[in-house]
Amino acid sequence: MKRILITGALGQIGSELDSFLRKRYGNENVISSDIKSVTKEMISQGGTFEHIDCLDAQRIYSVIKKYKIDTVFHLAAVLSAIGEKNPQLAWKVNINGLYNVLEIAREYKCAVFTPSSIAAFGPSTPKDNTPQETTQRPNTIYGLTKVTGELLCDYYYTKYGVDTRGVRFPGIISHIALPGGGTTDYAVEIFYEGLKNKKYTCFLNKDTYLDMMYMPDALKATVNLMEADPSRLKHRNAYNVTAESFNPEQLADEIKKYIPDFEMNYNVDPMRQAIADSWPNRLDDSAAREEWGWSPDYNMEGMTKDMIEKLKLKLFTNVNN
Ligand code: AKB
Repeated sequence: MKRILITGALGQIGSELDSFLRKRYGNENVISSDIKSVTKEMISQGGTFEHIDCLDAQRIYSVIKKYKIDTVFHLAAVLSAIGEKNPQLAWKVNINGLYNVLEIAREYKCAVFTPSSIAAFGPSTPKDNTPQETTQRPNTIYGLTKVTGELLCDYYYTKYGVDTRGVRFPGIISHIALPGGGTTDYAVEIFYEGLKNKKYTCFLNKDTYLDMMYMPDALKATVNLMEADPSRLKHRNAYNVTAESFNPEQLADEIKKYIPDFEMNYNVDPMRQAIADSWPNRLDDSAAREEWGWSPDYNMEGMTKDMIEKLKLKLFTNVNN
């Protein structure tokens, strides 16, 4: 991994993966791209930014060629809730975008990281300790694109030798960029609203368990997998990974330890509730642990403490803004 391209670099994960990779591999070796326009922060941090719509294969091709890219972190995607509102867009971006990246990676011999998701599972999948290999019959368009993406990445590996790798991410919790239209977004919104207004109205039922992960663990999983010894990887696309599994009521109780008068209310959104109900409660991530040493650093308690500390600084003192 010497010359890196990130697509979707202005999204929730991309915004932090960008600086993480630049610190690790050198500023000059990481090229960030997004369909949105570059932020002032990125320019001030000295990063290189290129405008890329992943549906424009020619554009991806010319950036990969220009910077002699050898590894692509392909994060550009439409998430679950937006996907259900616009299934055609989700299919186009998530599948055609990935196909473009894989085709160029085939020609240029690039390694490709593609995140899959807990959404790659569906209502007929075992909900607890969801195995690495099990039934995958999702009923959301986002989930369909994730299963297709996993299979497509496997195909490019076995047929063409493209070094494809991926993880099935749970909901990602972070304090820098907001998530963009997912079902797990409540677990980020609750911190902002809790600190600003001491109350939050949750769009999921209080007993909806979902896998979650704090951003530092998500960055660690991404990079550790890409740096892993390829001879140990049996489940390249994609590994179950998890760090925490909780429901909204448990998270609210944890937040009350820091904001005692925090009030949690519920106004369930049937569409997002149906999506969440079709996903597992908790994944079994033993394949990731065995094959590349996956081990998270944050549980719900540790994540909540750090989120509250970091967000207080961001929201009330302008640090980290
Ligand atoms: C979403 O909620 O759509 C994402 C995901 C779990 O993939 N955060």
